[in-house]
Amino acid sequence: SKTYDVIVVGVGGMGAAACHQLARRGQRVLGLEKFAIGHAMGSSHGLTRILRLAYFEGSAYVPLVQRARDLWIETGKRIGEPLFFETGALEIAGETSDHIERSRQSCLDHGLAHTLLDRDAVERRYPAFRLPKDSIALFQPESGFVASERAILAHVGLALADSAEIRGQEPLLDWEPTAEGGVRVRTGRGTYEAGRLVLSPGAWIGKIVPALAPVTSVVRQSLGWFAPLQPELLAMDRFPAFTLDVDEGGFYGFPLWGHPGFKLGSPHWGGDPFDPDTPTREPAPAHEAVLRRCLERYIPAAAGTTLGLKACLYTMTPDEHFIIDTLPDHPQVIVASPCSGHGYKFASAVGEVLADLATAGRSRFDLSLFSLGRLAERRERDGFGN
Ligand code: PYC
Repeated sequence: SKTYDVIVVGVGGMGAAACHQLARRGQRVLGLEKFAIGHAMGSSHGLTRILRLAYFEGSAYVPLVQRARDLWIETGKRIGEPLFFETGALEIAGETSDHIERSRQSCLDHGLAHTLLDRDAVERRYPAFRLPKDSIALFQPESGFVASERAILAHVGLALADSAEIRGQEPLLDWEPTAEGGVRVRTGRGTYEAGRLVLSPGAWIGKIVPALAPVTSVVRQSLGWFAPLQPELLAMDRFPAFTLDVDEGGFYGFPLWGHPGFKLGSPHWGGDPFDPDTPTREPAPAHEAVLRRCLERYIPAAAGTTLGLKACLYTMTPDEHFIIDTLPDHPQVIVASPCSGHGYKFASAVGEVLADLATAGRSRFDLSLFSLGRLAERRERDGFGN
């Protein structure tokens, strides 16, 4: 069998970034991907992902997302094509929701520029919106979106240029620890050994590490592209990336970029349980109507014909924080997934964290929020997933 310093299983958003960061450090890297590099079976396809610096999920995320933003910009410069677009991000919610207050607090904690807007101010600034009466919003100007599909290909290209071996269409069969403290990985095409194993398989984590199946669940969400009725109101230079929490659910969207259609993401709450081994990715039939109703009510400038729908998988933990940790019984195995539907924006920085963990055994970021231990404690306390 061939030997490497690090094997990365799952070359999606996080795995591709890890391959790049490891190869850049001169590590002998093997990246194994079940499908084609840049596939649409997981959680990173559909052209774009929001990058919000204001983080209602917890102030502790802010340093990591700031680092991610820097890396997206740096990598974009290296490849001569931007990967991050600073359109600003607008978070819209009802005035009784505490999301905005929590995001504002994260801005205050980290000295981030931000503006609070009432409904009239949002509609004046962005005439594409027609918001419910009680809406308020927080605008963060240094936020925007990442070209997620391009970024995976860019990271893989850079990793290859730095002599990483990347193998697509090569699903993992199994892995085991070796007596020397490393790992042995088996696929249909070969057996490989390495000192460290990074598992970044997204929705497949519960299948690859069965101990994580009870604390993770996979749901299907939808992405839709709609013909813009007033494209001038939705252009990059006058419309932001946004999240919109309304009675119908939590939606998100983008200015026009990379596709003639206006992209709107489906209810960020809920989603239907989904087995990632299902061979196709048909969008949930009910989601089109939900997306359309959202556009008709709140963004009529974008409520034209449906141009396309895609399914996208979220892999959830019970507290919706990520998992980035080593396995308790196998410290040579690092797990980076799942991301509970809000992880892609961090991928560039998570790649760096994974490379730090694999090469130095530690990261300069506080990863306690992402520990496996906190899930074990919660499970003991609440019996989640039993
Ligand atoms: O992180 O803002 C976000 C987001 C919206 C939808 C999925 N993730």
